Amino acid sequence: MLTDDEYDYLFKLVLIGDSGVGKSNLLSRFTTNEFNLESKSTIGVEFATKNIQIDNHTIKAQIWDTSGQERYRAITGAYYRGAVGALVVYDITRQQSFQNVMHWLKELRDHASTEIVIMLIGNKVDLAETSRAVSIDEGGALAEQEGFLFMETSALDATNVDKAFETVFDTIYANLPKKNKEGDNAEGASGPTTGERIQLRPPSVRRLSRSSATDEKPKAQSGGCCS
Ligand SMILES: Nc1nc2c(ncn2[C@@H]2O[C@H](COP(=O)(O)OP(=O)(O)O)[C@@H](O)[C@H]2O)c(=O)[nH]1
Ligand SMILES: [Mg+2]
Repeated sequence: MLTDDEYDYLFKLVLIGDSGVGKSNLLSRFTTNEFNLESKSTIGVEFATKNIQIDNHTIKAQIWDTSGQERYRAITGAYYRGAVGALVVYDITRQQSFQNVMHWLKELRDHASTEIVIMLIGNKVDLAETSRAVSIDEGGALAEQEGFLFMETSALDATNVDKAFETVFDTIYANLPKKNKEGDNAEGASGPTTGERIQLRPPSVRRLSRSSATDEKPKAQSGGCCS
């Protein structure tokens, strides 16, 4: 048995999208099965983790939430650094949040790895009957055009939430070089031999202050990618 701090792979995933689309609730639904009716845009925990099993490997899913900076369009490059997955979320009842997906995609292109696995999420599908403003076809067409995964979810009634996260993690796992998987080794070929468990410690949970969230210049943080 692996203890809580032992895992074979650490997958960092970032949540992005307009304020109010349900990012924080998707995260809490997935990690602790909780939903909150009030919008908490106060500064909170930087990320939450959940261990998942894929193919007899323990994956530590480390999911980063924006803590409200998205309202100021001031997400730092550090937020994206090292991310292997992204959920780009819009609200199916707010057309503007769908239009703004293009802004968030540009952010990803500017700051994230080109290898990142992206899923487009149309959230609040529980409200589809009464107040849908973006059709499933519009969402699907954009995802297809950009080569993304796509799902409609509800953090409120839990529709597709686990499935969305798991599909992204499965896809990231499937993209790992075969050599890594065989060696049970998160770091690649030079690590322990097969069967030997390695223990990696993630950074402890930190809290963001508003100043530390905004005082970095995104451009300087892009890690040399994508001129
Ligand atoms: N009906 C419905 N409301 C939701 C859903 N997800 C989030 N909300 C509500 O939308 C508001 C914003 O959610 P929040 O998670 O704070 O959005 P964030 O700003 O993107 O993190 C809150 O009032 C939530 O209760 C959903 O799937 N369905
Ligand atoms: Mg939030």
